[in-house]
Amino acid sequence: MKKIILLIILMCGIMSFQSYAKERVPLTHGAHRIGKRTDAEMQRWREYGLGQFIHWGVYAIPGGQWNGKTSTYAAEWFRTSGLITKDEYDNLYKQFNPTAFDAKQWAKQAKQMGAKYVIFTTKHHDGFCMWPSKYTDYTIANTPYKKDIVKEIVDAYDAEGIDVYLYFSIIDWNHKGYSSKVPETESEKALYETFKDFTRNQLLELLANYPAAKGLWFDGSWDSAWIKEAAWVDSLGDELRKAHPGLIIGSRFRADENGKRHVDTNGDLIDDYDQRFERNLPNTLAELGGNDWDCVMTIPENQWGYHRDWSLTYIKTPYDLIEMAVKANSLDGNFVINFGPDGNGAIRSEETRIAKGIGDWMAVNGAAVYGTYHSVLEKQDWGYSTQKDDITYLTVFNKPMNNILKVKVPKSKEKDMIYVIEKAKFVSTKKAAVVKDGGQDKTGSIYYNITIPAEIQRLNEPFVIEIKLKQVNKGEKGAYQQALT
Ligand code: H79
Repeated sequence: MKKIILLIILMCGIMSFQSYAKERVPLTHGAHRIGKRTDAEMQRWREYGLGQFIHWGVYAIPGGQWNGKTSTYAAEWFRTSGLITKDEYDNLYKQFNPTAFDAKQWAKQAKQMGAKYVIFTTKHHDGFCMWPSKYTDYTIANTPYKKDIVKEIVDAYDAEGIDVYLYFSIIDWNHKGYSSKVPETESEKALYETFKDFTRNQLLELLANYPAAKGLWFDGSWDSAWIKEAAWVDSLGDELRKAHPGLIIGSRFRADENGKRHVDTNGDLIDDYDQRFERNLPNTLAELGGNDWDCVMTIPENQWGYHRDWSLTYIKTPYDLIEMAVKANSLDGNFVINFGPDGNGAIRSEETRIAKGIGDWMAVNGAAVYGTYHSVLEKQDWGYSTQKDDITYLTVFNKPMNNILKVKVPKSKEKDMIYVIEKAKFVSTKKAAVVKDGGQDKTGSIYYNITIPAEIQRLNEPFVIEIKLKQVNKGEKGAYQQALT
């Protein structure tokens, strides 16, 4: 009998090993690293907390409207809206002369908002290049403006200490070799080869022209033609990294040999950070698989480029965006807010007002965002908590009506030990908080009550409490409480 049981156990073991082994497939073009990058460049990226995205190109000229008609489409997709002919669109660049453009002013505004990095559209799906690319005539060099906009942006943001990332669309509606579908005939294949060469040349050109750039933010890489080129794209990635040591590339650049994007066939993240969070945020750490990630967000609904009519959708407030930023950081991600300057090079007044609102809040409370990550606390209804070293930041978005904030501290993993709040203060007033025992629940979790003083209540805005937790022997709890109240 014993032998049979042993045999069954052994067989189960072999079977589960086999199924485990079956799950992992050898890949040539999957993730080339398991787990996070650990170098200084990526550590710097991880600590940004907040970034700015800029969508700017010739689509800013129509701004979602043409011949008296308004498109509800994303303004940067205007070429495909049906309101303009392709020919009309492809000639817009001849009038692109953004005389109000002042890169230094933009960079100052981004700095005031608290952005630590910027992602700038060097080329969107329409194929128009904001730099004077040698490889096409469809560039800024052939507009009345003439000057290299990418250079102006890189120089101005760099001077403000804001890291620059170059957005680059794989989709290119202007290049004759571009195809979304896998080329079939010999002539289609030959044409697609010209597009591959062109894309490679442009990327190497961007890295050579703007060595200060820290990374590339790819988009439009979901075409079946591009996915099919997994091996070639992988080698291109190697080439780009070799040309620019430390280069940061997200998961939206290449697919593995089975066409899997973002994560490969084995579920491992492709390249340096997860780029799936476009206009959406994760809710739990568990769904992130321990990977770095960013979330890019529009201020209206799905408008990235300039759209003249902002009455069409809800416009997020500074506090909406701050809440998303804190949430992203509480889940180990970066949050990036998009701006769509107009065809003249001006940032619209609504965006300026929103940037100012965010910047004013960040100037006081930024410690809860920069360099922080998920905290030891579990998610609680009042808001989000972040952590840096031994400091935990509680950012309160839902102020309780009775002005007593109930904070649940984690359970200690050590026997007879508990967590107590050793210190607590309001970040905006720098004043110590009154902390009282908040009792226990049925599971033995311990709560603390923090009184929200009148001066914080009056601010009528999200606020941050900085706390320091300490593990003590169960019996010492009373002594800590008295010291705090
Ligand atoms: O650059 C911004 C978008 O233009 C780009 N990514 C961000 C950063 C993006 N391209 N495609 N998508 C996002 C998703 C596809 C949306 C589409 Fe549509 C739905 C394309 C066609 C239908 C939105 C709605 C754009 C046109 C109509």
